[in-house]
Amino acid sequence: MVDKKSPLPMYYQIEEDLKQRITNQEFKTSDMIPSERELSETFEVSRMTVRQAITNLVNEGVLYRVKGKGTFVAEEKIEQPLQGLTSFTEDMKTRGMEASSKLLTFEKMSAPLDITRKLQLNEGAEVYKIQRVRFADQKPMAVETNFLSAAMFPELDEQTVLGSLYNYIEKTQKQPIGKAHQMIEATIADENQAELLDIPVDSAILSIERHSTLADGTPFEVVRSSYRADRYKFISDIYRT
Ligand code: 16G
Repeated sequence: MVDKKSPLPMYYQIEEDLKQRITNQEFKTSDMIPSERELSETFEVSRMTVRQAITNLVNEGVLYRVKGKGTFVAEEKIEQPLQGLTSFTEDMKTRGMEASSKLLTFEKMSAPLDITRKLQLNEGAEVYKIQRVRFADQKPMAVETNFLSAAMFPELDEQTVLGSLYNYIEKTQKQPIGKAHQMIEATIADENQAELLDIPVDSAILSIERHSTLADGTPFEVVRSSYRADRYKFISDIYRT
């Protein structure tokens, strides 16, 4: 419930109330929540205030709207730990989900300048550019563009990258992966990303760039990933030293 005397804004209190009811399973995934009119009567506030609360929860990925139908409870976001260098296929397996990919691009090209530098290649060296949409249980989660040194993996083919790249590198090529440096930033979906990820244009995206090296220190990939922010949250434990 809401407290009209509280210094907290009404829309915020409504957001917290609805979130609590979702946590308590009063509203479950895919359930339709009461209409704006009903909520404004229950909370004794204007419909504008209710709309503000709902819009915030939609933007947060807690609820989603279906035109002409109503507002529904979204699936809980996937929690992706930031410790551990894992592959998309492994991440999905851990959750009991099935990973699959749609291959958009597989080409050998001379490395763009920034990639040459990041992969410590000689100027003019070739790389594979691999673009994949990554699915969890047939639902699009991320779009990924990998740049891999072509000289390191001369036999890489389209069939292989439809499966797990890390599995190929470690199991088939017997090259243990060592570590990665990763950067995460907030962006919004352009038209192309929105279509591939099946989300509205301008939706929030978590953009990640990963630079990975083999156990012997050789850089082998630069990857740019765009994860759906309505489906993903990144979590980490931090320690006070
Ligand atoms: C993850 C990695 C990506 C890696 C891919 C390999 C992030 C942000 N990115 O998506 O860098 O290339 O896994 O996945 O986690 P695969 O072995 O399933 O092909």
